[in-house]
Amino acid sequence: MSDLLLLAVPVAWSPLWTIPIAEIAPDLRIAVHGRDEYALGDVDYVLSFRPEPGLLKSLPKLKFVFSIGAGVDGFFADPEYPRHVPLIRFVDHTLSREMAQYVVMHTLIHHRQQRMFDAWQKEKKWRQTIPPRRTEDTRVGILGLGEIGTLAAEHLRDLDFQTAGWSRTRKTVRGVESFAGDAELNTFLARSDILICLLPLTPDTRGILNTKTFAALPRDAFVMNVARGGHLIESDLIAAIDSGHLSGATLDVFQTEPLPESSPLWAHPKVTVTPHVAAISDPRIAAKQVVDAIARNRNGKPLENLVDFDRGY
Ligand code: NDP
Ligand code: OXD
Repeated sequence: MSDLLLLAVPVAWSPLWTIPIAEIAPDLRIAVHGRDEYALGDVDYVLSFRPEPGLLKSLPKLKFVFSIGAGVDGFFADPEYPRHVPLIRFVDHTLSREMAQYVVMHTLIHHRQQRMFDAWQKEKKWRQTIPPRRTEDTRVGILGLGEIGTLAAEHLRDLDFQTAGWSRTRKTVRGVESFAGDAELNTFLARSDILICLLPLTPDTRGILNTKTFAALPRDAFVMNVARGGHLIESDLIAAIDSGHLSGATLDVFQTEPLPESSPLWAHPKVTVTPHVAAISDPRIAAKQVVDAIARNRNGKPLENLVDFDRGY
């Protein structure tokens, strides 16, 4: 019998994934968790984003697990994740490019004061302001210089922003200053007029966007979180903006998603909210990566984009 891939995603989304996988791998059996009958002992691979805790542990023949997303915190949320089963994350230039586009767009919207002009347009006010601060006088700091952070940094550098990144290990990226490790975090923050979070969510990075971090930023700094809601203490952000220390924020990810109607972030005049859409994994590209990984494994080749369980990303 051919291998069985279990899709553990909301049933309504499942055709997005089953159709392109079936097109390129007609011999692979596919079952959708919550929709199809399948025997636990038959499952060879799982494709998911945030599997139901305990599900993966119940699959005795599981060979490896695919993440639909670049971020894998949804798998670490399962305390029973079977750590002998490799986890492969989604790494794709198209996804990184779209993330970088989002970051550049919202950096420029802030830098060029576009929200102010939007408000004036509503009031039919024609007001020519003095030119904005030049990009070369504006310091952008990116938390996380990985696949996505590095590409975003390169684009911002190319727009002449003074660009720096903070990561666990030192990086060499042309025209981008590298800060590494906890010891250099405060120096990095103190030189960041615009702070952009592109870290994975791990025990070390959870809650990193908090009152202490904001206090280390220059006055009027702007914060963008495109990584995970768990990085940001939302009440600390609102307090730092309302006190006048921060000038505003753009948020794509939230502690609770969908963002509850009761959240003060929705209507805050200095906060831009988008519904976790900075970039969305393309199912056709993901399907190809899944099918390629299965083939590599069958041919005895090493798996790529493996998550390190000790680092948590
Ligand atoms: P990578 O794993 O490629 O990069 C992670 C970066 O974070 C690395 O530079 C790493 O340092 C750094 N890092 C991790 N832990 C620490 C730490 N404790 N201290 C300092 N630096 C640290 O991830 P990606 O760039 O592919 O993705 C980043 C995140 O973006 C994802 O985890 C996901 O949460 C988010 N995302 C959000 C999307 C959205 O639509 N909003 C879409 C896609 C992703 P080092 O290089 O030294 O290891
Ligand atoms: C991801 C995401 O991690 O969509 O890829 O958030």
